[in-house]
Amino acid sequence: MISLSSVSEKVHAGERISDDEALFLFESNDLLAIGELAALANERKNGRRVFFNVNRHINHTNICVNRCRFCAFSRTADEPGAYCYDLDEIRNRTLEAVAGGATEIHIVGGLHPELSFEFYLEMLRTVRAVSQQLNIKAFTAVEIDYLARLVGLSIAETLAELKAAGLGSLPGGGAEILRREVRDRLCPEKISGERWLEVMAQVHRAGLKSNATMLYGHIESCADRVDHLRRLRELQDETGGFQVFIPLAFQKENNPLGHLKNPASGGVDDLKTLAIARIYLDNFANIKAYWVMLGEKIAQTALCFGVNDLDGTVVEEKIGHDAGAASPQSLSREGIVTLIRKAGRVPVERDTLYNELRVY
Ligand code: V47
Ligand code: SF4
Repeated sequence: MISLSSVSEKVHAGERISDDEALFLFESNDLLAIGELAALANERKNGRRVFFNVNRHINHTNICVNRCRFCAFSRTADEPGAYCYDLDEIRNRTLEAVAGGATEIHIVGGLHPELSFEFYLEMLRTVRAVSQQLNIKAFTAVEIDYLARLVGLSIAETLAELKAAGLGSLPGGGAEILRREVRDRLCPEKISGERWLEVMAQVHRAGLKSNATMLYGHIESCADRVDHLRRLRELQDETGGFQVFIPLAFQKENNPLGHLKNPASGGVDDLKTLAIARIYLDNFANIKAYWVMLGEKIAQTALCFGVNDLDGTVVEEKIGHDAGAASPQSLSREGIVTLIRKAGRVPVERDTLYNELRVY
């Protein structure tokens, strides 16, 4: 019989919890008990240190062949608001980022029907030409699959070309909810959950690190979340290539799924999801609270619920904000340091690969 005390015994003993135990936690309302276990699991790995990085997002285009039902960002080329940056716009944003002390450029965008593979290589080379030091964290597994089909190469060959042009690591987007029944309703045109995992496995085999996400708080059940976490934990056991898990809180404006938003989600669900991820994903070193979707207050509070990473300065973000995210576009380095300090933690600036750059 599963109970909070039986799960607690396992966590105290450093043992892995089962899927049924994770489901039990999702169905429990004892947020503080779950948070305490997550804080213990986190403190064992990371002490009181909390990572952040100085980065800049570039969403190079919102023109996309897909219409994921949760997405408020995607446009067709002739729709109002459609855009696609040219290489000068990419260069100028990168120059600004370097001037602001960024160590990472995060590039993701829509699946544009007309851009060539060469454009993507040029985009990477353009960033690389501005700075050899920047880590270019770019393209979700969904974009990698799209580019491979566009250019007619295998995933391994596509990754090799992108790497040669400057790709340094991959973000974790496009995972959404991996289970087929939910994914078919969320994003029927997108690659399957199985394919997302397969591309990530190849990314890791190519020697690149990646992140992993889960879009939650829409039509999925607690069992769907546990299924998602299980698949990530299994792949991580195999490859060890995931650096961090990032739950993405669904934003409900300007997208067809918004009216279905589960009324039970909110701050408690955000904190519980982060805490359970910390407890269940025992083979992930880092759990990130992405302040863009959570807001600064919940992201900061999450530092007491098993989280050890606050993402970065971001500077310009469109995907969450098009869907109604109420957070600012950017946080300053000092702003993030203050959030972490006021939670009684030690701010540590990191690079994309989680190397420590400076302790504040
Ligand atoms: O895959 C789209 C999500 C993702 C909505 O790896 C939405 O460090 C909430 O993956 N509400 C892209 N989320 C963003 C992403 C990301 C962000 C920050 C850091 C990292 C990292 C990765 O945004 C998409 C999708 O899951 N998304 N629409 C929405 N309405
Ligand atoms: Fe396109 Fe990505 Fe939006 Fe889906 S989530 S419609 S793939 S931009």
